[in-house]
Amino acid sequence: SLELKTVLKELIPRRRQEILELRERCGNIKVGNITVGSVIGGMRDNKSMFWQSSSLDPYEGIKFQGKTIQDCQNLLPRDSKDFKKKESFLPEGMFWLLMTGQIPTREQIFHLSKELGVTGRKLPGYTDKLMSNLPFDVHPMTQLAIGLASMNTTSEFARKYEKGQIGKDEYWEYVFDDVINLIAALPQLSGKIYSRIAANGEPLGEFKEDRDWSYNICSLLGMTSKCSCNLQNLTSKQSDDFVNLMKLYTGIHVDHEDGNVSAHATHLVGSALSDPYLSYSSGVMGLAGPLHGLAAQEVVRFLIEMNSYISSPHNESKIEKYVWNLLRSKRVVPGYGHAVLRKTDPRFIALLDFVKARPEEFSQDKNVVLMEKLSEIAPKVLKEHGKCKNPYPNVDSASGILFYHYGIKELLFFTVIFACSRSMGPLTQLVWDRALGLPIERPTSLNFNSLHSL
Ligand code: FCX
Repeated sequence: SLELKTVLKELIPRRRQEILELRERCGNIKVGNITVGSVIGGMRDNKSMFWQSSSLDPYEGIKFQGKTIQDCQNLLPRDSKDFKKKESFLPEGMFWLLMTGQIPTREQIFHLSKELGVTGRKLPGYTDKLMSNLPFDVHPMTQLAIGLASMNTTSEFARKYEKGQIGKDEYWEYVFDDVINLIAALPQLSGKIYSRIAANGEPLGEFKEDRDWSYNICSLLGMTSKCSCNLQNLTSKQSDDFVNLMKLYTGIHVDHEDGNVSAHATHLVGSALSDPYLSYSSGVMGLAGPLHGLAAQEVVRFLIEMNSYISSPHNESKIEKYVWNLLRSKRVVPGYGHAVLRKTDPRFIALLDFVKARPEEFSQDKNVVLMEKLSEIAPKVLKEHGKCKNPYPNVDSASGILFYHYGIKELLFFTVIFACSRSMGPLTQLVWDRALGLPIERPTSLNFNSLHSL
């Protein structure tokens, strides 16, 4: 079928049967040991969450339904059939893969793109009005969380549940409809937030129903060549490259299994049967932390500051000295390290490949040059420093500085774009949580006395 929902209807009974059998056959099998170190150490290495759409291997990095980023580049449909164009796959294809575990056809993806285009044409009036009345200087992520939470006035799941009109087996269908509406609204929501922080609320571009989801994010930021208001004076080649960067960025930030703060917050809040708007709004609040999504913005500040101190981004000894000074002042090197990964983040590599494919665009940008140089030097310094378990760059090391290069200088806004992409993984899981009838999350806590008595 061309309809994602119809494909899910076929899949769900099989998965329901599987989870019943698992519970019966393996319910008492132990997955691992929970140590005191894990209880007081942010639950590290504690394998206790169910997440189907992606998995994270410390050495191989992220896999989406078992597929690496490179597999996805080879398998998922692109906008154009011309492979020479080196276009990234459409994020809609990634969403389909996360939901179903299947590689969609081009027809299925264009159908989904169209559905998101028609649904996302306009924000609900209530949300639009509420956002227009917020002070301009409200943090962009707070604006996004408010906008998303306010959309719960349109939640079909919440409405049907309140009226007692749906049984447990049907929850997923209404959650699915809400999820589609939420993801479809993200280009408009992010465009509105950007127009408010960059242009006093003046619209920067148009929403085009017949274009794909990530194109519409770019269009509403005023970043496509067709935009009447080209704030950044981009050439048409730069606009095309930016659209491609957005496809890549929103295609690879979708999911990072459940342990990360934004995904886990969405999952946890959703387990109380809060609707998708409230659940993802909570996830967005978590993404706004500097140790999580906001790190991309910290990286940009860091690179700009370092460039003003070192005379050239090629000056290796000064870069090294700068990183050491930062560590001595007990600050973290933003964009480096990870709670799970123990190698360079493959998402960082994908973004660096984007840069390497365009030397004429990036070789004169000293921030981008420094980003690349730092990725060779910082791991050596961090290894010698000996504290962090992973001295290699993560995705945030490269993402923000590329947006900055194309003219998005409002650093706090980067995480809003991250949130557009991250919606796809946690909200996929939310649909499956309801389809499989997973219960409310309710672990148990320990205090000093109980820990000492172990
Ligand atoms: N620079 C300096 N010190 C670092 C460091 C870094 N980049 N990364 C970790 N450390 C330190 C920790 O602060 C900790 O010190 P402490 O013992 O005094 O508390 C010690 O090394 C051990 O930490 P470690 O186990 O390696 O890392 P954690 O799992 O605790 O933390 C994050 C992981 C990502 C939070 C950490 O590496 C960090 O702060 N990095 C910089 C911020 C960043 O880039 N965040 C984005 C992460 C990611 F991509 C995302 O989720 O979005």
